[in-house]
Amino acid sequence: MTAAAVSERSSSNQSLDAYWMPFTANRQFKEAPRLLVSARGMHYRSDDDRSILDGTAGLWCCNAGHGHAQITEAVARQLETLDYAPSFQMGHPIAFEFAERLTAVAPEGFNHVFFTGSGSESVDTALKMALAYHRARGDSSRTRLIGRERGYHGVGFGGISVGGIVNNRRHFGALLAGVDHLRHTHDPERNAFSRGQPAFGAELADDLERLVALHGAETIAAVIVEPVAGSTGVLVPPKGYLERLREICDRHGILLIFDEVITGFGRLGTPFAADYFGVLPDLFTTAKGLTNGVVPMGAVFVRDHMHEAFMTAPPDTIELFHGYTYSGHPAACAAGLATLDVYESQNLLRRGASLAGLWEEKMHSLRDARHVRDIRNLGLIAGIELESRDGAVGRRAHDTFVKCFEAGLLIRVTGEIIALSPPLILEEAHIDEMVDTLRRTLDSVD
Ligand code: PXG
Repeated sequence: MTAAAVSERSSSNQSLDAYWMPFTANRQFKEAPRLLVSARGMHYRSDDDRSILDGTAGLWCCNAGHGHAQITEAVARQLETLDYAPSFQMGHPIAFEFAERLTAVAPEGFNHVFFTGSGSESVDTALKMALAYHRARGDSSRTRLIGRERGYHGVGFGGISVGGIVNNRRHFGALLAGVDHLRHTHDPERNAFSRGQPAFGAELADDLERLVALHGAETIAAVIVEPVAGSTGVLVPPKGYLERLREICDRHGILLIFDEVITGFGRLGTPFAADYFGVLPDLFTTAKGLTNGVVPMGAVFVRDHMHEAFMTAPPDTIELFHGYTYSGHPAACAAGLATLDVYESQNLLRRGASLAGLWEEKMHSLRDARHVRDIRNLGLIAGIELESRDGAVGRRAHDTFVKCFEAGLLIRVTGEIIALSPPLILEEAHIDEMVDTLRRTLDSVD
């Protein structure tokens, strides 16, 4: 269907009632909908035929931008050849091929990949692997999972249990037992307007020692953190923090899981955050940029020593009682392989490194814009925190989001924080346009 035809369909008097939209104020949205009908490169097109600059790579996922014929055609070809095949006690070549290709871009020692359908499933998979790993080694008292305040690890029960975003937890009962949380790392008193990693706060990693003292190291299976926390509003780890966390985990035999659903696939100017920080976890989760957001898929990368621990039982043993109908879905694998080709041919897994300085400079030029109380950045991510209106946290950011959309820029807001994470193909002119639109919009918002 052409963009014009799609636009015609969406602007007809179609009822919006049946679709219960995720993480959305449904009634407010349906009063004044914002509809995207097509996309190409750095831009969406709205149903009223306006061009919208994509400041968020969709939802942090379209790292190579939109509408790559190479990816679309690969998916179409795959669907014509093998649309679906089961992955339990069966295989299909493209899943093996994709896993192999992924290990080539992963940090050294991550030679095994488990496919899932999303970031949330990747998180649940990694948590279950961590528990099963200790059990496989006869260390089955290690059942406790540690997350971090303000962490976002998707919306499965595992993910919201280790996650630390209050609204995502409080409506849903008691969650998983045996979970505790590290303190978050946000420290605006000491670190406001940090460029790149904040200088202060490495010692916050010592909070893990507190939990070890409280629970006993021998009860703790794993710690999961986002290397850079995204959804909570862009919290960049203080210098030395992740290194210290790794060191404490090692000292106590605790596994370290990085949730790289956002940071994976070039967002920081390196293939993964583990590369950027030079800190290797034992497992890391991905999704989003894995397939450029074109077909839903997630993957957990497993370090050799972890994988080996599962491979000791007799060969006819199922090593992990876990998997999904769509694990290694052929269409997703085709999208992923073509995405890797695009990343490679355009050097996108490293391109962010050459733009990060410019990005930082231009984002921090908004320091004197109206309502701004903090700006933080790393790689091609930025967070801009606004002052709240009295008694109405989040309203100003929401108004900014709506007005930016009307002005032709897609941003993401969470609480009072604007998050930007553009496709990695962006050029300087796009950054300028984002900054100009933001400055003008902030000026016009109460
Ligand atoms: N882990 C992390 C670190 C994430 O950011 C997930 C897990 C879950 O992935 P799925 O594919 O199950 O959604 C995420 C997802 C936002 C936003 O605007 C972020 C996410 C999803 C939707 C919106 O910050 N991250």
